[in-house]
Parts: sequence; structure tokens; C-alpha cells
Amino acid sequence: MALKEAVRRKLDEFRPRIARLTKEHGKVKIDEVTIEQCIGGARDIRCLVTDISYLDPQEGIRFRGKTIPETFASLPKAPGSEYPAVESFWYFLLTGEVPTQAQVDEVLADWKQRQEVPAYVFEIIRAMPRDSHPMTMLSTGIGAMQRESKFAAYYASGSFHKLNAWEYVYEDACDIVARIPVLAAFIYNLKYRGDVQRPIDPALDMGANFAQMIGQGKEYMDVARMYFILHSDHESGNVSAHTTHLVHSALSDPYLSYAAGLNGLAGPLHGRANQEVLDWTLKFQEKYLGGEEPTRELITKALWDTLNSGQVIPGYGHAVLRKTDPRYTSQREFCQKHLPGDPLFKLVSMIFEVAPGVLTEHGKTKNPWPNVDAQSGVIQWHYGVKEWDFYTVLFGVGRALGCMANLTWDRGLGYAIERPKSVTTGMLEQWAAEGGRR
Ligand code: NMX
Ligand code: MLT
Repeated sequence: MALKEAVRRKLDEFRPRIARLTKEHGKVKIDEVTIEQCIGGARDIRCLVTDISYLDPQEGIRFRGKTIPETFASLPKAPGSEYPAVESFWYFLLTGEVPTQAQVDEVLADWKQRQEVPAYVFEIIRAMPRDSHPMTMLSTGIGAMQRESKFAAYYASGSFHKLNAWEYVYEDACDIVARIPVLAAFIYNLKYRGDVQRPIDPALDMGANFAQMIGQGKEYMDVARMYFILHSDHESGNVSAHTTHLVHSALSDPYLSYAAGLNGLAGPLHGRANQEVLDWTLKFQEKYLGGEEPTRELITKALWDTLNSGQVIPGYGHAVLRKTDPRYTSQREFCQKHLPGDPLFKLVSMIFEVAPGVLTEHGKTKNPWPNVDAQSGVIQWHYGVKEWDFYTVLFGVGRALGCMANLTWDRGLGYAIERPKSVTTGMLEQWAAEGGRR
């Protein structure tokens, strides 16, 4: 397949660069670590490598060197759509090259061969209590599918070779990205639509097929394409991408690795914040408005009440970003075009006007601006996907693209098992007293 050969070509070009960096410049310092960083979640320490995406604190994410608007503008669009097919973006993420339509068509055809989820996976999820969180169902489904792993079979075959191993990661990666929307749609229909399932439509691209599988129409097809692409990757240090990379560094296969990544994504400070935003906003409507129009004063009061009760304002703040997340802006522009009069969009826009000022006055967060999660639920709500505990599953479908592209490259470049060094509190106290580690 052309995509696999393109990845092989790229890896062949890259390997000498990694070898030269390690052998000739391996001792060059690129960072130093403070006690604050050691205790405070390793913030900003430069110790991971990826070429799939890079996050600038001011500008936001670039996928393979392109901003979000540049990415959307440059990739071939899905038929009759303003957005690229996810398959087109996948080619781009894996290779850094904008595919031709013929190359996109080849990925589309390839994914159709891969997208069936084995029946036993559905049965395992069906056996779970119906009120299990859909993220638990998603990570269980991905973990259960591990028996299909071509990488695990290759490792067990006894003929494992470091240089070839990426090919099997690539195969698992393609299977996972093709199957995860089908699994997600199954969970949606199981939990919220009485287990009335819709079959895959083989004529549709990934985003469009997901839309039809959850009973949505044409406009939502673009929502799905946009949503999955926007959520795909945020360089390597975020919890889901880092967890996936870490687990795979022990040569755990991509299924085990991404199930772990999804469990991290399910945390309220990470991907689950999109669920929390909707929850916060609807509770605000219920508790503070009682059917009346929102005002800046009422929003300010609700924000302070949340902060004073020791909770975070979901959808605001970021570990790296110091400006409004361009993924927020991109979704906001979609809303301005497609749902300008939506009451929830208006409310979220008003929160956007007020929250940065309140958070600045509160004085704790380093970034008072909205992140991706502050806007995403509004769009889902507008199109009738009102089961907000499902929103992180949508994030997880998109994030699979970035995590799987990264794993393919991790293995292709033979990255080592990850094993940072820990120290004791006593050591930190000693180095603090001595003014640094000697
Ligand atoms: N509301 C209230 N307090 C906040 C917020 C917020 N939105 N963001 C940060 N802070 C607090 C934070 O809890 C910390 O307090 P303390 O010193 O008492 O521990 C202080 O500000 C400094 O935190 P920062 O260094 O600004 O942020 P950090 O890098 O530690 O955390 C987040 C980043 C994203 C976890 C944090 O901003 C947050 O909890 N935001 C709300 C949850 C959210 O929207 N998460 C989604 C992130 C994007 N995603 O999809 O993953
Ligand atoms: C993400 O998309 O992973 C989040 O914005 C969190 C992060 O980058 O740390």
C-alpha cells in the first residue's frame, strides 16, 4: 500500500538523523530541571520527541508544521464537504505530506477492509452494566480487541526484529483508527438508543460513517470530520499521548497502549473536561437562570461560586497554552457559521467574555483562556447528541489518530523504553540546602 511505503521512505530518511543526534551530539544539554518541576508534574521539561505535532504556547497546535486553518485548507476535501476526510488527515499525520486524491482514496479503501469490530468485543461491552461510563466501555473495547494485535503476534513469533517492528505497529494503528469510530457508535447506540444498532455504510468516509451510525445527517458529517481532526494530537506530553507512548515503550502492543491512554483521557482535568463543561453550563442554567436570559453578572457570580468552593472552571486553563486555544476558535467559527442563534452557544460565548477576567482576578491559573473543551459540547448538543458523558468518547476517537501516528514513528525510530529517574524528598531537601545538586 502506498501509505505504508511512504512511511517507510520517511523513516529511512529520518533514521540517520536520529543516529547522528545520539552518537555525535548525545551529551548536548537542552534543558535543566528544577525542584518545582520535579514536584509539579514535570511541567515544561523538554524530554520527549515527536514530529507529528508541536504546541507553541502562544500560537497553539501545528500538525506537521501546519496551523489548524492551514491544515484544513491544504488537504483534499471530502465529497460535498468543507472539511477533509479523516483518512486524508491520517495520510498527512503519518507522512507530513499532503496526499493527492488518489492517495486519499487508497486509505479510504484500506480502512473499509479494516473497520469491522469483532463480535466478541460487542458482547463483552454488552455484558457490562449499562450505566458504566462510556469511556470505560471504550477502553474495555480497545483492550479486549488486543487479541487481534499483529504486533503482539509478531513479537510472540520469535522472529522479532527491531527494524521491522514498526510495520506491525502500523498495521495495528490502521486497524485501531478504522475501528474505533465503529466501536464508539456501538457504545452510543447501546447506551442511549436501546441497543438499536446501525450497520457500517461502506460508501462513506470515516467521519460520515460515524455520523450515520449514530443516526445523524449530512451536517453532522462535517462536525465529525472537524471534531476528530481537531482532537487528534497535541504534541507528546499530554496525558493521553504520553501514556500511550510510555506503555508502548515497554513493547506493549498498540491496543494495550491506547486503552491506557484512553484511561488517562477519561480524567476530568484532561479529556473529560468537555463533559464537565456541559454539566457546569446546564447546572448554571438550572440554578441561576430559572428560564431567564443569562447576564454577565450572574455568570460572574456562578464562576466565583465554583472557584470559592475549590473547584476548577472546566474548559479554561492549560498546562502549555497561554492564549485562547485555536481548537476553541476553530469550533467557535463553526458555531458562528452554522448555529449563531443557538442559546447554548450564546451562553458559552458570554462565559468566554467573562471567565478570563474572573480567572485573572482569582490569580491562580497561568492561563485564563479557554481550551478545546470549552466549546466542543455546544456543537454536539446543538445536533442532538445531548448525552454529555459521551463527549470524551468523541475526543478518544480523534485522539487515536495522533497516538497511533506517534506509535508508528516511535517504533520506526526504535525509541527506548521510557524510564525517568526518581529521587526522594530527602534528596530534594538536601539539594535545596546546598543550592543545587552537586
Ligand atoms: N479554574 C480554576 N483554577 C485553575 C484553573 C481553572 N480552569 N486552571 C488552573 N487553575 C489553578 C490550578 O488548579 C492551580 O491551582 P493550585 O496552585 O491550587 O494547585 C493553579 O491554577 C496553577 O495551575 P496552572 O499552572 O495554571 O495549570 P496546570 O498546568 O497545573 O493545569 C489544567 C492545567 C488544564 C489541568 C488546569 O488549567 C485545569 O484544571 N483546567 C480546568 C480543567 C480543564 O479544562 N481541562 C482540560 C484541558 C484540555 N484537555 O482537553 O485536556
Ligand atoms: C490535549 O489536547 O491533550 C489537551 O489540550 C491537554 C494538553 O495538551 O496537555
